[in-house]
Amino acid sequence: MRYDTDSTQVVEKTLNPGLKSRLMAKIPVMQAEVRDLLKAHGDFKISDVTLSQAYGGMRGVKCMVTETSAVDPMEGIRFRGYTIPELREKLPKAPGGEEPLPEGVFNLLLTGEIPSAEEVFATTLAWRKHETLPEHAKEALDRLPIDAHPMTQFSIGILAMQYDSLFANKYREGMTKTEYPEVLYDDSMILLGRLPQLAAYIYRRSYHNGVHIPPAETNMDWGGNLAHMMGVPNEKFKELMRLYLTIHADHEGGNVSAHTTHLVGSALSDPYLCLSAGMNGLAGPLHGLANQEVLRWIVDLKNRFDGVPTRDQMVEFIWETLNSGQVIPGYGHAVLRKTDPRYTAQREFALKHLEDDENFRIVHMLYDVVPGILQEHGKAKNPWPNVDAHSGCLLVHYGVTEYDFYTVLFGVSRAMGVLSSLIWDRSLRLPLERPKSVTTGWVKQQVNIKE
Ligand code: CMX
Repeated sequence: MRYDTDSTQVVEKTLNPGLKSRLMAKIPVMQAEVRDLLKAHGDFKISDVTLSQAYGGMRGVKCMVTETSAVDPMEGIRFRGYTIPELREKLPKAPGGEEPLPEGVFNLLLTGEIPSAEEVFATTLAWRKHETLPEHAKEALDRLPIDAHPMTQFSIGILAMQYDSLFANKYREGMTKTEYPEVLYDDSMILLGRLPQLAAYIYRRSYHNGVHIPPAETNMDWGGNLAHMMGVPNEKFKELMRLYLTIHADHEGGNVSAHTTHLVGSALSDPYLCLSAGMNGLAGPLHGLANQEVLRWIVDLKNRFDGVPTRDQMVEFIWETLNSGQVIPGYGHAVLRKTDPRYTAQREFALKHLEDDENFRIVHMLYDVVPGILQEHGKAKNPWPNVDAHSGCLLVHYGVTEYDFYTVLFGVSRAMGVLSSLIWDRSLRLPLERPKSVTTGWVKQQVNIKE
């Protein structure tokens, strides 16, 4: 169905109005805080930009605001101040489960508060209510070659659903700025509700002859239902999906997927346009696609040595990769300077549930070998593993061997973070983003003048 503006009020009632009102209550408070801060300290400097930074991917330049999470180079991610171990302990779980429900992290990212089990369940119900993919989105996907990359399908699927954007419709009708947060919330909730079905549709279309599995008839949670629709009903896989979708949700604002979503949103593009753009960034091999690259590289490693390699064979293979000018996927990070806590969380899951797994053994051996080699190689500032080094071996263990699909799962999760931030961007009235670029000629002139 198309959500036109006439049906908005009816639709709103199904979009977890409790969460919406908790969010709406926070917005004026935060607006006032930022207004006062800018009034009192608007000229306070938080960054000086060097030429190396301008040419070097803006590393470390503090020039944007993101409320939902922050990354410390040594400690890793905190979601609204909470570490991953804290989230695993504090967020509500599925009945009988041990891992946090991603619906909980979404509540937290939006409001800054750890939700109750009831609040999390209300989000599950809202998302499940809106999970059905529009027919035209399925048709758009079905016109693509069967072997179109799953991330291309994911991005196109999201764009196809833009037809339904409440924000785009209401903007055309002349809504005021004060209405933006509410309408963005509604759009984001509907979009998030649909993502598991979109991901599962792509998975089943690409790898299971287009035999689709209807969503669970029960009120199964978002992650559990994704596992079900992918055709992996294993209870432990459902737990893995809950953990996976929780830990990949957000990584502050400067990473490519978050920054892209934020930038595109600053032009008042609706959430569908923004998320699709962000997902195109996630699909790059230096960002989210690294999870597929890790598994591809491990498969190559095993093929080369006919199974689990010895330590010496592994060392040889790593050097070959480096000497041919390629990166070791899953290692290094633009901000982190220690093992990624998202890696550690997945390792803990593996230790609990798949100790004898061959690929886990390889991932573990790599952890032992790669950092020393990267240090000897002398280029990477961070020789430690990131989130993508571990996820593939867990997915393969449960039968999801089609590694080109892995980044889609990352994308379903990342949508929660970037859409929460998008809502806050407009709530804080962040304007069109338009940094100043300069030419090398201008730079040379400035340097000459100074010297
Ligand atoms: N293997 C080999 N070389 C590496 C490396 C790795 N894993 N990580 C960094 N380097 C190299 C860089 O390519 C760069 O080389 P050049 O000077 O020749 O250009 C040099 O070391 C310095 O890079 P850096 O400052 O340490 O890292 P960046 O901030 O430029 O890049 C990242 C960060 C993640 C792109 C990089 O570490 C990398 O390519 N890693 C492998 C891909 C990967 O796992 N990406 C996923 C990141 C997490 C995510 O977003 O999902």
